[in-house]
Amino acid sequence: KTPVQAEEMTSVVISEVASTLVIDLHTHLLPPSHGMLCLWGFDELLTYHYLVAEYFMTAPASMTPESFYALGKREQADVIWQALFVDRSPVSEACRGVITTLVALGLSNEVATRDLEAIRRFYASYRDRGLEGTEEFSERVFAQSGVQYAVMTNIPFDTNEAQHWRPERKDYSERYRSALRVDPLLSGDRATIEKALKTSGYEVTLEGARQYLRDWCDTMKPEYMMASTPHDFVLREGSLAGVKKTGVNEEAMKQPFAFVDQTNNMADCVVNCDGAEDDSPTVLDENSDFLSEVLMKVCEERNLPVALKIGAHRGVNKQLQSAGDGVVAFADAGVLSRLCSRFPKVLFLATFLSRNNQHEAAVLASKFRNLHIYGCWWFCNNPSIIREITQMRVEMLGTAFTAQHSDARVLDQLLYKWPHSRAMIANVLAEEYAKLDVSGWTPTRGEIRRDISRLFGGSYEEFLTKSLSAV
Ligand code: RAT
Ligand code: ZN
Repeated sequence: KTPVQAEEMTSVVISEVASTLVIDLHTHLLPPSHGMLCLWGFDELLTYHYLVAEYFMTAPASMTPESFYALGKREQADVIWQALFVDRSPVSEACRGVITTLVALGLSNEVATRDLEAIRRFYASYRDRGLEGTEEFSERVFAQSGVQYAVMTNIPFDTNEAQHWRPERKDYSERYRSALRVDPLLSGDRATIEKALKTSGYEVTLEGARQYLRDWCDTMKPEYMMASTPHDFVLREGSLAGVKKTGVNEEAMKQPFAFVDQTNNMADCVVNCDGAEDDSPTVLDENSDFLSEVLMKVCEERNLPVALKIGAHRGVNKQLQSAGDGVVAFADAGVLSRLCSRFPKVLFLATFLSRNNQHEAAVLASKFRNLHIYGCWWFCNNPSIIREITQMRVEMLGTAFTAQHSDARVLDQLLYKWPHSRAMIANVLAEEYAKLDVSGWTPTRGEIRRDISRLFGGSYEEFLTKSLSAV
């Protein structure tokens, strides 16, 4: 209960941030029971797409993306090690992350002597023990990185992944929680949706798509639905039932349609449907509005939030495959604002990829009670930018946001992404508490602990329990 002395503030904040258990609210990690889809180990660390992109900046002309991707994982890892860790110092954030990870695993000698084979032997001591070894490694990483649980990215449209859920849902540790990834519904990728519906035996209709989503919710029990918006994503004006009926085929209009209450969208309906009952087409066509009529409806029915990642420009350099994605200079944050007001019963979690959008995003979070901002994503997940974004957010939002998520694809990455972020966030908080102290309010250690726990997952959990009717 004693207020923290000014001279102890920095060390108290650093130690509290270091010991707080975090919730990692967006990762691409999958549990050991998902077999090959659970990525971990040295070769996976080195072939992380951030490092592949960095490698190609200085790769010899003879190494084309095709020839690189034709190599086995281990060979890819070897060329990246040589280029980024031997031929030059690993000073970039992604390179330094590999070093932090290896040292956290007790491999500082092996790192000092650049002994790749010894590093690989260390990993083999887990891998050779099959599922049990992988589970042990997973538990070690979670415990050591202070991550209470990580939210996965589960993609029903991906048959490789779907087989781990159906016909039988595999059991996995409580360290992993699910999020249902639905990008095709946001991008209006009708071909993928139709294929998924047909191959799983659903009617190829909007109601079929809703049922498909409901059934996957029952299977995966997600914390939220999520999608990354395409770079040219626009929320169609009046993208609700009324407007899109123009051009709808007459036969289709006669089909029965399961009407779902959309009173919160009445403004659009009044303008566009003259209060008529929703008689949306049952067949899918180019006017099908999967966002409003499928995703939002099921989110409302199931009280499920939607997490959006906004501003990625996929395939800027297609040859580089997953390492070739970029960022839009400015995403249209107005889309998020329109979503929040058009669907007030739906909770939105959002993060932007462009540094340029961060200020506007914080303003929006303070305008909409159904919006929660989280993390410093991908090209913003660098210490200098984490520092700047976190400081701005604390100044504007207090503790009503989530400071970070890891976006880890390789299990071991939790061992660097979290300590690197914790260090920057602790610096910011120590400064903010020092300013508060100067202004005349000295927090106790307990108050500091409470605030930190909010920023590292508590605010997220509070947001999830928000009653939609109160929004
Ligand atoms: O950060 C990343 O790893 C990106 O490749 C994306 O996958 C991004 O995180 C996303 O979820 O879309
Ligand atoms: Zn991601």
